[in-house]
Amino acid sequence: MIDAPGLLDVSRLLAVRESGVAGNLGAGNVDVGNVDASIARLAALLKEKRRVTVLTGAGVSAASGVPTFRGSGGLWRSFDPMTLATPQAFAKDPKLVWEWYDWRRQLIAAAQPNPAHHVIAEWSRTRPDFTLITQNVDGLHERAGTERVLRLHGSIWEVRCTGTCRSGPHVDERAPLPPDDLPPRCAGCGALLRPGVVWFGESLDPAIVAAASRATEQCEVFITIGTSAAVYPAAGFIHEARANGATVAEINPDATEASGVVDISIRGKAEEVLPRLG
Ligand code: BV8
Repeated sequence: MIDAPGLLDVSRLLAVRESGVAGNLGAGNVDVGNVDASIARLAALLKEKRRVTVLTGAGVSAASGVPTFRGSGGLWRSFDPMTLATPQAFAKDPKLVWEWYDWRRQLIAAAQPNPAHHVIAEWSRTRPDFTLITQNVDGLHERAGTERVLRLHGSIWEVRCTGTCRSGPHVDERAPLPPDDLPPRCAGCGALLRPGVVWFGESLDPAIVAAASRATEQCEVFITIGTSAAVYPAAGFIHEARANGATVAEINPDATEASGVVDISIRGKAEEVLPRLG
């Protein structure tokens, strides 16, 4: 068992994934080709079942013009996001990393929530037992009015002090950042501010991971939307939901690392499929 705060269940999540439990669970998978039947099946389930948990990734914001990580638009100045979203990149060149975040903040500030965000927001307001777990740092779920959002990877609109005063996280919605304050500095101690996001190699907030685990364990329907299911511990919740007996559905125009373990695969775009789920 890895004893690292914020990583409470990773080894168990991995064990679930590796145990092959997932392997032989694809049985309930309806024919991915028949999107209408898959949508009808999930819509019926959502009418019948109370406890629903949704996991979202960058694909949900694609229709709002926000680049995904692995999609073609994800590259910035030919830098792979996976290399820039690390403490090492920030230590080496904080100005470069902040230029990347400033670019993304300007894109997101100009973006609007799309129908996928609005349907999920409606579910959070009207369904008694609904939880949203998101990997997205763009804040579009919140801007659509979604309640009780579990943000696994933080927010691009928050900053934290890296110096002695360790102040923050506090909200900073300046987009663009003024050139004379890039990289931005702490008003308290003058040290560098960093984006309030979780970088690769950094642990997630244990309280948020625990809440996401509870929502995964207790749900009857788990829907993974717009994620390649490649980043952990986020992707582990899909396997954990399946292992806990929930019906797992995936909404994604392409196959993902989780497609083999879901019960219902809907090959479609979130902004087109979600409004049809009633
Ligand atoms: C950690 C914030 C302790 C920053 C992000 C277990 C196994 C293997 C590796 C690991 C493991 N445990 C830990 C690791 C290491 C690592 C990891 O998972 N690496 C991967 C790459 C193998 N995890 C970590 O480092 C995590 N921390 O574990 O700490 C520790 C440390 C070291 C070693 C062990 C333990 C921290 C991970 C969080 C990193 N921060 N974001 C920022 O945003 O700047 S992750 C970031 O990338 C996003 O938040 C998101 O999580 C991920 C991108 O994935 P997606 O959102 O799925 O986006 P992607 O582009 O990949 O896919 C988009 C999908 O949408 C596609 O499938 C596409 O088809 C679809 N799509 C497109 N259009 C649409 C659509 N779908 C629907 N509708 C459409 N219209």
